[in-house]
Amino acid sequence: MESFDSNSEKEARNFLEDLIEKLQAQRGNKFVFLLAGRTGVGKSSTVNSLMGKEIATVGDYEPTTMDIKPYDSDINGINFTIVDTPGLCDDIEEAGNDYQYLELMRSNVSQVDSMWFVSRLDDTRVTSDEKRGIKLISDAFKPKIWEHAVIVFTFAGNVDVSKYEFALKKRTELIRNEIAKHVGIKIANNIPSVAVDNKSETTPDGEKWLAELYTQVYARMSAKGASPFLMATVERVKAPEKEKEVVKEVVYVPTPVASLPSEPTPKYTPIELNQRQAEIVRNKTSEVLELTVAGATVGAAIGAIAGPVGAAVGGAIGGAIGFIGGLFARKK
Ligand SMILES: Nc1nc2c(ncn2[C@@H]2O[C@H](COP(=O)(O)OP(=O)(O)OP(=O)(O)O)[C@@H](O)[C@H]2O)c(=O)[nH]1
Ligand SMILES: [Mg+2]
Repeated sequence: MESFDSNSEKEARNFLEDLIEKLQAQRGNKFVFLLAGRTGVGKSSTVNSLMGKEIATVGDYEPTTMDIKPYDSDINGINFTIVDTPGLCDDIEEAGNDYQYLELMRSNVSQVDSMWFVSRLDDTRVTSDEKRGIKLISDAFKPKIWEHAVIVFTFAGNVDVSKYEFALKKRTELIRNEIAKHVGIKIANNIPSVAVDNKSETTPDGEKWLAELYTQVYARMSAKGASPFLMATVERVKAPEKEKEVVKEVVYVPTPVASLPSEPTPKYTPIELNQRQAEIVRNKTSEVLELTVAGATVGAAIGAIAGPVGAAVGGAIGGAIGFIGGLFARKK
């Protein structure tokens, strides 16, 4: 075990005490996801993949009514709500009544910390029902909602590897342009897109998509929702060791040929961040919790004592302390 001068260790302890207090203050807060996208594109599957828990039922398509469906759930004592929006992006009979849907959204959704616009990567254009959904979201909420948005492209595995990069770029551009019509190009062009495939651990380029989805969702999350989200998920998140280049082994998990449409999402999939992703997560965490570390020595001291301190605290807060401490130990 490394030893530190008493000053660095004292600073590290102060840092961690401050962190415990801040996380305790956040523990009672909940976070809210708003899911938008056509029926059957994989909204429920993706949210289940990210949270490592079956929250929303998969595969019950064909909405016949326009509705707002909040699903309350909790992980590690942290409460959160997933708001599903059947009919928002679907051409169904009563869909003509946009005003009703707007009212439904305004009166039922008071907080959105992360918004997902979900679309299939193997679709080629932005459909008229998606355009309507984008308009309704923009009308119901302030443009700010798009600042917490992520475009999620599902069914990435359906796209041939040779067309994958182009498809992702092109589809992102088309959806951003549609959003830009309502909130301007500046907000629209900042919305990140992530390709996922809920039936595979990797996208056609061989990357593990779950860590990227996690990183982008967290980076875009409202300041209020970010810490509860971190505490709810931290058990499954792993940051790479300091400065070490992680040699990634791509484990290909074959999809069973005759898989049932409602096959449950694999649970407790670890979220393994690479160096770039860990840095984004660290910066976001520093920003929302207003954390600063004076120098590498203090950082190293934090890294050394965060684990034992976190273990002593326990629960969601303890887990977050261990994880955040590790992120700061990595700081150059
Ligand atoms: N191959 C593949 N199948 C997927 C993917 N995501 C979801 N599915 C399947 O597509 C079907 C619909 O998925 P859901 O997650 O229920 O989609 P949804 O958008 O929540 O659908 P609704 O709630 O009915 O609007 C299910 O059979 C899923 O198993 C994906 O990325 N790739
Ligand atoms: Mg669903």
